[in-house]
Amino acid sequence: MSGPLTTGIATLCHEIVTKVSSDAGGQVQQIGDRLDDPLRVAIAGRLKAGKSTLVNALIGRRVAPTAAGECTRVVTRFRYGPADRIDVVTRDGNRHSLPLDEDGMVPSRLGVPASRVAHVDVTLTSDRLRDLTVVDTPGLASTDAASSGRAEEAVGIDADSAGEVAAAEAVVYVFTQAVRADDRQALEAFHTASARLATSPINAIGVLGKADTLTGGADDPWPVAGRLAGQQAGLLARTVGDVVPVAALLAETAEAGRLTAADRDALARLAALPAATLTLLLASADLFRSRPAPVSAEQRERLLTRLDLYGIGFACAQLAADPRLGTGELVRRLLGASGFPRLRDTVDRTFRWRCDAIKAGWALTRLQRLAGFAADPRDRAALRDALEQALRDPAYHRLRLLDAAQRAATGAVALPQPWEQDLIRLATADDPRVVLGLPDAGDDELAAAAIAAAGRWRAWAFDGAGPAQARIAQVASRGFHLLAREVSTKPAGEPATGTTTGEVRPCRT
Ligand SMILES: Nc1nc2c(ncn2[C@@H]2O[C@H](COP(=O)(O)OP(=O)(O)OP(=O)(O)O)[C@@H](O)[C@H]2O)c(=O)[nH]1
Ligand SMILES: [Mg+2]
Repeated sequence: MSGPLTTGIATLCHEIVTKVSSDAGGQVQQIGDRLDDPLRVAIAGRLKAGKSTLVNALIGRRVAPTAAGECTRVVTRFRYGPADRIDVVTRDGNRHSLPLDEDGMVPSRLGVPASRVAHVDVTLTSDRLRDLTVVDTPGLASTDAASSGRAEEAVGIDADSAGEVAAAEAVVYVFTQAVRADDRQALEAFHTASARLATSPINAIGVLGKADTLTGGADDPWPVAGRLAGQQAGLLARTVGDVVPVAALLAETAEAGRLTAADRDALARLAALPAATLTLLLASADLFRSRPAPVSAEQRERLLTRLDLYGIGFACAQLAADPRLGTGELVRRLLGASGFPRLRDTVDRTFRWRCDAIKAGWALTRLQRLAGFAADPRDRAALRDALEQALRDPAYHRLRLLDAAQRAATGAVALPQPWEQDLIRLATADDPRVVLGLPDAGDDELAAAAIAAAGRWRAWAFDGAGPAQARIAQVASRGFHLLAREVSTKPAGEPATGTTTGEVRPCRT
């Protein structure tokens, strides 16, 4: 089962069902059921950004078609199931089953015109999907945000995908081109789109995709990739929680077990070439295909599609240094060189770790909406009562914080930058030292700083803030008070974390 907040909301749903009509009860039940589902992450980004390749790396299996020519034209949802199965769901609500193709992949021909497909529902027996559902979205060709006037298009999202992204609890945006400081319009368009899609630094991260191709040839791209991603994270701080550089192709090859012992041997033959010969061979894909080398043309093509030039160069360097290196160890090192472990870690920290709060917040918003719009006024009253009662519990203050931070982060209620960042840290960080920006402080100092912060927010709520800002400021002020109480009451020697400020356990451990 999930974490404490989700469990609480699930209990609340059960209680509400007994108090409302069967119509509203059915809807509450649906909300409650969704809490048991794994966290849903949508992968979005422009055409050919490498989204499907990243999806395969995350699943640990090559199932989503990826190719220079082949594009994802429909939304595809990958979730855990007892058997491998593909259902094409058409816009009229019908489902058509298909087998995986002979390579174990979703066939590129679905038997139904793409325009009639609502989405493709793929269940797989992959363990990776037990606690994560991954949604692959089609990318739009680059459009001019200014002339199209639609912000979603500026980030490469079509109408169907927009619905999927909004329905997912978390989003990974894959960028390839550099996000530039002087491109204010593009940054603003992305921020607007992300607000419309209900994504924010709380539930969205960016990936700087195809990081291996940044420097061209086999040169080490990581110094450049790291700096670029850091700059982009700064520029996009209002839109995504972090930007992580990744060479998804290497990650896919490693995670989906696509490198064979024969590939390893071919790489070893290349690694044994004189350094100058190898450097020339790896200077471009054309040279790699055409210059003389002790490896067949077919084998070279295989290596290019699995590793590309940087991956081949990296593997050769490893094999040159240690000619007895086995395939397994080589694959492990390639995975390290893909930057994927950091992405996994970020996904775990940002999404899985927060999924309790993200999912509980999601359910709460849906219940609140139902309390406002249910057909029967008695249902609305019963729902409002139940929600009010639940939210009085201090444990749920975290949800209020998250809701407040989400409003600020999406621009629904604009806060001055420093206040916005203060609030987001309070709502999402698990360590009081991080929340308060005091990495080396002791408990007394932390408590004093939390009380001071509570006072600052309260003072602003009464003098300076607008009405909507003031409501958020009150929530933040109480959050800092609870944080102060928590750091001063915890037994000495325990790590400074707790339920009210952000201790959220992983979803399923
Ligand atoms: N060198 C390199 N190539 C990559 C990487 N990721 C993807 N590619 C290649 O880029 C091409 C497009 O990748 P896809 O994963 O199909 O991209 P996509 O975003 O899903 O494309 P659409 O669905 O058509 O929008 C394929 O040929 C991939 O092999 C990477 O990290 N490095
Ligand atoms: Mg794709």
